Amino acid sequence: MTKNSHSRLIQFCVVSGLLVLTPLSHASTTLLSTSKYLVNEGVAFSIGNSGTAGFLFSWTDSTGVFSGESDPTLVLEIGQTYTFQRTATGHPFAIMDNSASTFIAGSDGAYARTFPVGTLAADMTTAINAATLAPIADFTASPAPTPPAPNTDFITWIPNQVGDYWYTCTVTGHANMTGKITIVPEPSVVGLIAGGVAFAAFRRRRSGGRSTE
Ligand SMILES: [Cu+2]
Repeated sequence: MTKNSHSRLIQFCVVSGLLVLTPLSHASTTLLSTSKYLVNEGVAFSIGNSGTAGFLFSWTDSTGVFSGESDPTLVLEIGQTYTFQRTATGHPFAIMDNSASTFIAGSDGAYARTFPVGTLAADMTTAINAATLAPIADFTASPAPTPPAPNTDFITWIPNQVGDYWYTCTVTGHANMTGKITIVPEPSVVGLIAGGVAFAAFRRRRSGGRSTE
């Protein structure tokens, strides 16, 4: 990253803070494309489900409240602390490395596991477990909602390597409960571009043809 892009980002944040009269926080969610969200600081993802059709993600940050996003593709940043909490028992939620890409196909919001017809359930489980980040217990969330609260079986993940990752329900028959996570450097190139575009647009509106500098 260049010194120039740093100052560009800082300028953008200052402008944003003045516009919305909030603290200068970078914690925000950007919709990059359909079902694809950049979440540029650590948040707590609450994960429900719609039957076996998909996981429903909800989270809150400075951008607002996101509720019931179905199997979103999440773009997350290195070094941030993200937590993943199932909201009910069943549908164990696991995070896998990119070796899972050999048995996943689809597009943002509509990924699914694609084991060949006839693959034994035990073999699917073996493949899912092999791809799950280690230790598996730390990267699987399947709370048993029995008293006393709070339930503590959630995933805390501080990504330390860029690349593609995947989440899935480990129940072998629930192939559609699958989605993608992409880890990017911090601050993300995407964020800098979005910030630069927004800042440039603001400058154009504000200067209105006057020579300001
Ligand atoms: Cu499931």
